[in-house]
Amino acid sequence: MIDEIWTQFDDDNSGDLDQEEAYKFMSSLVKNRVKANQSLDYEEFKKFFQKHDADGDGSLDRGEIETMLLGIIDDCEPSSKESLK
Ligand SMILES: [Ca+2]
Repeated sequence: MIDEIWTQFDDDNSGDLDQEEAYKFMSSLVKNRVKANQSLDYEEFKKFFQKHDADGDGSLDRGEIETMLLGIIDDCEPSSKESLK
């Protein structure tokens, strides 16, 4: 699953998601979940991004994305945690 995220969203193949890439990724997550044409609020996204940018370098690397996804899954559906591995 993590590999798919990278294939799909790491536009410049840098190995991490910068803010723009992470925003696209998060927007698609929100769309899938809400199943509406609701877009992700950019201010909300920025707070979220900063929270998960653990080393503060302005982009989310693989470990940071994994931690973020595990947090989301914990909130929503603990049983699907296995599917990440
Ligand atoms: Ca980072």
